[in-house]
Amino acid sequence: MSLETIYEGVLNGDAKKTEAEVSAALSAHTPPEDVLYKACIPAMEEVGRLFEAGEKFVPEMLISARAMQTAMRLLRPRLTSANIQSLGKVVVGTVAGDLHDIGKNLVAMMLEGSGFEVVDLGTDVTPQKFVDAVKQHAPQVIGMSALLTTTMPSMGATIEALKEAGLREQVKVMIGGAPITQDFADKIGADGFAPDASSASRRAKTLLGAA
Ligand code: B1M
Repeated sequence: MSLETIYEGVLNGDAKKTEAEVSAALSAHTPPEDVLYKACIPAMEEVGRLFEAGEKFVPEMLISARAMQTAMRLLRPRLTSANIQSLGKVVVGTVAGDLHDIGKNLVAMMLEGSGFEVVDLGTDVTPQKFVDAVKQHAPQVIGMSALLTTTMPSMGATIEALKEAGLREQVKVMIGGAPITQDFADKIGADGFAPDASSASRRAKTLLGAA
């Protein structure tokens, strides 16, 4: 058992090996944050690099994503803790046209781990679905994730839809995802941007004055 073998399990899309290695690592008291940040996430970054270089293709990205999700299922109970007083409610989702959900799921996990109640709308969430969720769940924050440059505009469209529905003032908007920058967040009028999952939970706290 080592972080290296977990890295290889995710990189090669070997869900069985990943599951066994992550279980062994956790039983051996390896910090779950190390499994995530030193093995799983770097492996997904390498998958992206190889895809860009034409050395991996969509089906291989998909099987790596499945292996990563297997790891996340095991890590989730260790990274989230029950019985903490709720800091507030956050509605999260990956924006319309975008099916990437690993980063969004990690953000949801970290938010839960730091005491937020999370309503996860899944992927391909249209501006109207975010608006409906704000009406239904009355969250303090909505968190949008986008991994494709082509789906980033949906974030601005969602903010506009919130304004049109008269809901913009009652909810903070936080955005993130690999192509997202603070500059883009400022441009579309989002309240916050976070580059990764752990800063997302810190950002949500500062947005609510709970840091
Ligand atoms: Co896709 N894909 N993909 N893909 N994919 C990328 C994003 C890409 C960069 C790969 C590449 O070319 N290097 C590229 C996008 C290029 C671009 O737009 N600039 C790309 C492409 C092109 C595509 C398709 C178009 C490919 C095709 O069909 N030809 C297609 C699009 C499908 C669609 O969405 N409509 C596609 C499909 C897929 C799969 C389905 C095969 C699979 C996704 C499976 C799944 O998610 N269930 C997949 C994968 C796995 C990737 C890569 C390899 C890995 C993404 C990932 O999970 N990273 C990715 C390459 C890369 O990102 N380097 C790639 C790990 C994850 C932990 O990081 O999601 O960045 P990330 O999340 C981070 C931060 O960004 C941040 O915190 C997270 C944790 O630290 N964060 C937030 C994320 N959301 C946040 C929200 C916040 C705050 C922080 O606040 C609310």
